[in-house]
Amino acid sequence: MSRGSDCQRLVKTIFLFRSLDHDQVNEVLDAMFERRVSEGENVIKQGNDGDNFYVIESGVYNILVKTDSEGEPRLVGKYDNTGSFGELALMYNLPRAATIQAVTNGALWAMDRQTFRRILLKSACRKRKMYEALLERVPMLKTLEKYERMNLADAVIPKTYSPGELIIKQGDAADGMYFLEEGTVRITMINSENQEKEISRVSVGGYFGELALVTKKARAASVHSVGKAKLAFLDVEAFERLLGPCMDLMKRNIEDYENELLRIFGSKANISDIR
Ligand code: 1OR
Ligand code: 1OR
Repeated sequence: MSRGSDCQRLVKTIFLFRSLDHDQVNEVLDAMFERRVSEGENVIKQGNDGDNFYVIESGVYNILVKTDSEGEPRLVGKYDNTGSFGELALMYNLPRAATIQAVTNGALWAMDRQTFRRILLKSACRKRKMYEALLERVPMLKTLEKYERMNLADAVIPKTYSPGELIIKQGDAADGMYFLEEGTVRITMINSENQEKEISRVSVGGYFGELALVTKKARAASVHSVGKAKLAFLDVEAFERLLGPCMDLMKRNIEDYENELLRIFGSKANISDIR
């Protein structure tokens, strides 16, 4: 594992680091040190004090959680050669919330508690707190665990739009989806007669831009801000990694689009090929 470029590439994939500026990312890179682990080893033990934060270079790791009422730890998830863990105890001064066990030999990049808190605490905590509150109000995300919503809070990128600004253009390729933090957006669609019609509005707590990510097709409609709009953008990679548990609900909502299309345009002709 060569330092520098490998570590740099990895750091870019860690959602928690998205709130950092360029200098802080360099500080993170300087502070990371290597730790190799063997198959079967517990990298973190639930209940212990937190020492390091870890970024996965390689290896498969089980996430095990034991509750007071259960005798045996329960497997709640896995990391497969990607991701990071161990931030909770360091951010919130709590005992480790889970055991992380290496299923294979592996390599990790570690950062000690003091450095983690010095560089990440303020910006990452603020971002989590701000977006956790927003994401809690999104009905579609109710099925996520609190911890999964925290990861989503790390991953979103804030974007603001002025009144009337184009956010999504019908027919364009899709790069991500949006949650509405402030303001209202207007959704319009061009029908087969080339007429643009307003089909819907989305306000705070709502989302849009998911359809093209689910169908892997071009944008089905255009979206403009009505007044000033503040949005949280989730790129396609984060969408795929983090929103798996909401996929069924999202697909059910997409069926509602089709019924509405029939009502508004009197035909399903132009939405039939968005699925
Ligand atoms: P930590 O410092 O508490 C254990 O040490 C780490 O496991 C924790 O930070 C997280 O980085 C990671 N709940 C709590 N911690 C989790 C979870 C998790 N998954 C990974 N970690 N849940 C899994 C959600 C799919 C919720 C279980 C009820
Ligand atoms: P997208 O990625 O295709 C445009 O980019 C977004 O507009 C789309 O995802 C949805 O999030 C959103 N039909 C299609 N897209 C819609 C609709 C919609 N409403 C919002 N979007 N219909 C409106 C139903 C009230 C049915 C067509 C009339």
